[in-house]
Amino acid sequence: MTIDYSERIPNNVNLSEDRRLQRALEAWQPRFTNWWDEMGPAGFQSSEVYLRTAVDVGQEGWAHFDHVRMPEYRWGVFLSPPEPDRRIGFGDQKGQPVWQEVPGEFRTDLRRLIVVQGDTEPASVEQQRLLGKTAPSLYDLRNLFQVNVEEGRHLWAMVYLLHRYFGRDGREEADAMLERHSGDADSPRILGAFNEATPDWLSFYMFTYFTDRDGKYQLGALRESAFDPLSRTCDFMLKEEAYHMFVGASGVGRVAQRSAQLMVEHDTSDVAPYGGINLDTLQRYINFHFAVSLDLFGSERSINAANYYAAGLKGRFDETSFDDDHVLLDREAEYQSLGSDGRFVTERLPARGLVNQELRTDYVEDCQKGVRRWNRILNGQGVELQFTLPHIGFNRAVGTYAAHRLTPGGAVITEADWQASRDSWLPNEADRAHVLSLMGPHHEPGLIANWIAPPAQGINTKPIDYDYVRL
Ligand code: BYC
Ligand code: FE
Ligand code: FE
Repeated sequence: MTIDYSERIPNNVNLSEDRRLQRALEAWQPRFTNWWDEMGPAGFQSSEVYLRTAVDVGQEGWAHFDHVRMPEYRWGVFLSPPEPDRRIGFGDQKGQPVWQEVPGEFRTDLRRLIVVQGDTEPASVEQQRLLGKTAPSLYDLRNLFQVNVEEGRHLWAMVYLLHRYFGRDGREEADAMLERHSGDADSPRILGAFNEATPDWLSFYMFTYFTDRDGKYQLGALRESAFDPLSRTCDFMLKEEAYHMFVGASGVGRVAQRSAQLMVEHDTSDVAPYGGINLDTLQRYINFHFAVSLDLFGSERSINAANYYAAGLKGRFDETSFDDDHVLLDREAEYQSLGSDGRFVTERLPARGLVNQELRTDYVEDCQKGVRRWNRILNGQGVELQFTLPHIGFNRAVGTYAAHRLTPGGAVITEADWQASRDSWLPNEADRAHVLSLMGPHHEPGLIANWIAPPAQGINTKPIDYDYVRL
């Protein structure tokens, strides 16, 4: 399963044996490079960055570190090794062999899932495009670029599937991935969160904590797919995803730590005058990014999701861990909705229609872990305040709560009350202005911004003040 680096497109899918496919991907490659130049990280393209590059899919192989210029990063196509005699794990065809080709009847749905997944990857790179200029340290700058090149590789992963399995319309979809752009009024990215701005580093850490974590859950659900190439692709992507979430979890943790230090040092809850970020500002950023990421799970009750589950296209996260028949045909699950009268209603409904809700519930539990860790950091510094996740109905644009206004505590309120309190719940103009005012370049080894604590350790046993990026 080693990857052939002598090829233009490193891969472990025997690309050289499929000339047609190889030519198609080689034709797409310069379009990707153009997109990277125009929409990827602004500046730094000739800097040498201490990056991890996948050189194999095995335990050790994807942890190869070296200084490389980003345009020379080897974006490749890597799938996890096939599992012998793998069987479909859920849905109507549970127990039958998995598919190596796309069944005609599921072609449209599978293409759509792959396109939606693929669209998010370059979107995030576009969102983070300007952050390099204001990195809080070279360590953080390197992490930003590591995340960016890997999201680029995730796009390659989906484009490979489109080219290899979906013929002409797959190639058209692959081109369209580079034509939609985050926040573009005429041609936006497909999902809401990927059209939001990531204007500062606090937003970046929140995004990699909350939004990359949606990636973890969606990829986990797609890893269960009966379409084996998709399953194997997602399995390998998930390995890289873990690091993106680490960047977010540790990033927010370091900001919280610095804020708490300043609070204790100056005996005040207002650390803004000392160049820190107040805890209530951090809470508002949490509220915003959590809510916008919850929207990425679609409606709690979804016919799309039921169909995907029945067909074996998209399962639940870690399907085998569920103690049921994995068919869910005559099962019910609890569904909580918010009626037009503003009252919560709990019903029992067919379980297949509620798999989005199930996935989202698992995601929320996972999010909670990081919040607990951040709170331990605060407490460790002697600060009693606690961060919390807002109610799942707070500030939602998709699903049963979208038609209502809820407080972070989960109370249904009027539009007028919402407008009156909005600025105490979501990042307000003053928060954004203050956070932006703290952003500035820290582009020398060992230099670190005042609003964030240094990392606990460096990358790959290198010291914290290593020259992670050579400008
Ligand atoms: N924004 O039945 P519904 C990642 C649409 S993140 C806009 O409620 P469904 C990453 C929906 O398309 C992981 N539109 O939901 C992270 C549908 O449209 P149609 C990304 C939305 O289909 C960080 C209609 O509303 N991967 O990898 O069950 C950095 C009704 O849909 C939204 C995936 O999402 C929204 N938020 O579920 C880099 C996996 N939500 O059919 C990368 C693939 C819903 O009426 N995608 N709609 O035209 C899916 O599995 C599903 O499409 C969704 C939606 C979970 C997104
Ligand atoms: Fe990704
Ligand atoms: Fe990611």
